[in-house]
Amino acid sequence: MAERKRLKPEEASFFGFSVKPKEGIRHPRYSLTKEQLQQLQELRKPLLTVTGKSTLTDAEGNVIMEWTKENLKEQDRLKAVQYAIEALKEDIEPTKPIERPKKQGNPNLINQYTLTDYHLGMMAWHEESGSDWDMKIAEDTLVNFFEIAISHSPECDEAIFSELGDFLHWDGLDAVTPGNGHLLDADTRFTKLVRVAIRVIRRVITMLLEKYQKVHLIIAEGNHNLASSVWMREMLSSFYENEPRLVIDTRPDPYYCITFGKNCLFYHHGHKRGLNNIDSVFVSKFKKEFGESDFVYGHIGHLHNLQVKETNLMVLEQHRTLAAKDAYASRGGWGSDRDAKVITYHKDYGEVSRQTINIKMLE
Ligand SMILES: [Mn+2]
Repeated sequence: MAERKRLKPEEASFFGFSVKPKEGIRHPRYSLTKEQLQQLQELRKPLLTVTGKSTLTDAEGNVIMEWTKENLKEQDRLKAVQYAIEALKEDIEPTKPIERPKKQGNPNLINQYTLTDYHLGMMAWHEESGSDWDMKIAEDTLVNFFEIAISHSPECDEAIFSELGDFLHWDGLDAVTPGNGHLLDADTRFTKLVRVAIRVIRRVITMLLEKYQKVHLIIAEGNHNLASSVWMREMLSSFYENEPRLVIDTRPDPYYCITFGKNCLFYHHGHKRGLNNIDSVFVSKFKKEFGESDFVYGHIGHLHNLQVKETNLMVLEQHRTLAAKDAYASRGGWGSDRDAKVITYHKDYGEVSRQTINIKMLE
């Protein structure tokens, strides 16, 4: 049963109504279904949650002043992002499919482009931290990486672009870490960061679709891009809705899995679980995929340095990043080298080769 409600212009456009003019000083009425009424209730809920209270009293205990601290709780923040995404998706017109490459490669191989902690939007200054990094350098470096990596990798039909998290350096209008609010060195404005991120990721997807018959895309959640990884996945899956050769994983749980022949490949940023105990988490979340495979690999990032570990369940690898160090990392004394790898898996034999592309090859 429909009910008529007065809606603010932004609420009307959220439901896809054409915005009516005001009736004097009041907002116009619209007919809403039961479902829309529920959504409206959710929309109008205050997003701020009380997280603390301080009271100043005099010697007799009389209250002189009281402060209430309010904050956006994580689930409220996510809810707000979810609404924004729903609204955004309505306006995205899916792109036309890219022409399938004529050349066929080895159908038994898959190339995994492994990128992590790219920190697009971060600002580093060579005098302070050894190398420069900004939006322009990051965009050019990524395109260069894919040009070289694609041409150096074995010819085959399928590829994985596994972006293991922290693709964006920060996650909203303020350049701070979303978890703890630590101040970050940011190159530019958030809108510009979003634009460059979309532009460069689309360019890379086009390069991969022009080369491979089928492409799998993982945009993992990282601790720097908790919300931005959500909108990137959802936006790209709407945008490439009519592209049957691109498979985008839109799982909200930050553990991902792809199988290929007898290989089971796992991915996670590394912010929730690290090398010590992530293997059992992967297996517990993907029991069937694990059980049906002979070769099992787990890939993580987050700490920017290389570590390989073999457990009873799988081979785990923590990857380096191509990004420069920011002042925080440099001053803290973290000095790992910079590269990214393309790892090739054979359907029946597991990992058979890898290409390492060092930052020096891209400068
Ligand atoms: Mn991280």
